Amino acid sequence: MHNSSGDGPESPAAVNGAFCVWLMGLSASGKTTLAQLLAQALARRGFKVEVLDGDIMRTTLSKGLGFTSGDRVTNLRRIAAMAQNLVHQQVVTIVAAICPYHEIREEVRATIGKYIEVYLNCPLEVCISRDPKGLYRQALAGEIQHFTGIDDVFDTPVRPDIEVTTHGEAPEASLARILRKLADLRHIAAEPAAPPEPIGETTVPPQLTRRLAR
Ligand code: ADX
Repeated sequence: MHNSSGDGPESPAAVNGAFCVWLMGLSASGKTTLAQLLAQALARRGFKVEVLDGDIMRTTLSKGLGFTSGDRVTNLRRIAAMAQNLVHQQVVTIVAAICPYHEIREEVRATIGKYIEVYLNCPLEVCISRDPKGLYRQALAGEIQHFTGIDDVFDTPVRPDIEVTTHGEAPEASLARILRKLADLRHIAAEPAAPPEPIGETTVPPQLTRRLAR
C-alpha cells in the first residue's frame, strides 16, 4: 500500500472520504502505468492508496478464472467487493482492469458507491502495435480465444467521469488531466495540501535535537 502521511485527522482521505478510481480500457492501453503514477501522486498528497490490478488479481483473488463473459463478470464483482471494502476503510483504491461490458460497469459503480470511471481511450491498432505481452499476436493467430478487441467485445464507455487519450499524450499528461478532474469533482484538493502547522508547540529540527541531547 502507498501511504505517505498516516491516518490522523489531517489526512485528506479522512476529511473528504476515500474513493475508487477505476481505470478501464483495452489491454495495453496504459492502465497499469497510469495506476502506478496516480497511486504515487495521491500518496504524495497524504492519501492511503491501494492498487488493484487485473493482471495481479487474476493470480490471487481471481486465480483460475478465464475470459468468458461469465468469468470476467465474476472477476470484476470480486474486485468491486474488495474495492468497496477498502474505500469503506478510507483507502483510496485504484483499479486497473479492462471491465469491458456496460452492465458490469453499472454494477461495480453501484457496489462501490464513490466511484470515478476513467476511460483510457487508445485505438486498437495502437494497442496491437504495443503488444507488450505478445497476447495480441497470439489472439490474432487464433492461439488464444475471447481476447478483448479481437474476438471479444469492448463496449465503448458512454459516460465516463474522465476520458484520457493514452496514445496522443505522455502518461504524465494523462495523470495531470485525471488529477485536475479529481480536484474539479472535489475528491482531492486543487493543490497538494501543505503540511499541518504544529499547534501550541515549537518544532525542533532533528539536527538541533541531536545537538541539544549531547
Ligand atoms: S477483465 O475483462 O476481467 O476486466 P482483466 O483486466 O482482469 O480483464 O485482465 C486483463 C489482462 O489479462 C490483460 O491485460 C491481459 O494481460 C490478460 N489476458 C489474458 N487473456 C486475455 C483475454 N482473452 N482478454 C483480455 N485480456 C487477457
